[in-house]
Amino acid sequence: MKLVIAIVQDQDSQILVDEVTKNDFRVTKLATSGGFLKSGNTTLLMGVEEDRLQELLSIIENNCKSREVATSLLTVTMPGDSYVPYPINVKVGGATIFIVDVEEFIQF
Ligand code: 2BA
Repeated sequence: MKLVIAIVQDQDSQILVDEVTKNDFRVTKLATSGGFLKSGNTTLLMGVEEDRLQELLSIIENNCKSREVATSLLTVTMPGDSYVPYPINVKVGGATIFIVDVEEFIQF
């Protein structure tokens, strides 16, 4: 068994959870936030048998869009100066996925 940990954008999370459950996978949804943008995202935990892993990854890929997000970096022009916001666009991925081996799966 594998544990798929998928970090996705909030806008995609509900549709993705619906698709995943409709296809008879199990999923747990966590409200998380990214360290860089410091805004909310969603982390999904999905335990899956290896023979259905690719099917699950295809569902994630088909339901998560990559988007450009405007943010600002705080820069200092001279030592002692105050911080000046510097606007930048970052491309936030459709999904960031970690796949780990599950040593044991127990349900009481
Ligand atoms: P955030 O940390 O809020 O990052 C949002 C987006 O900002 C990233 O999109 C990336 O395009 C950009 N970014 C992140 N760190 C950066 C940096 N030091 N300099 C310039 N740009 C930077 P994604 O790479 O698609 O990541 C989306 C979210 O997935 C991240 O939100 C974070 O919550 C998670 N994530 C991505 N890689 C991860 C990793 N290696 N470990 C843990 N979480 C990760």
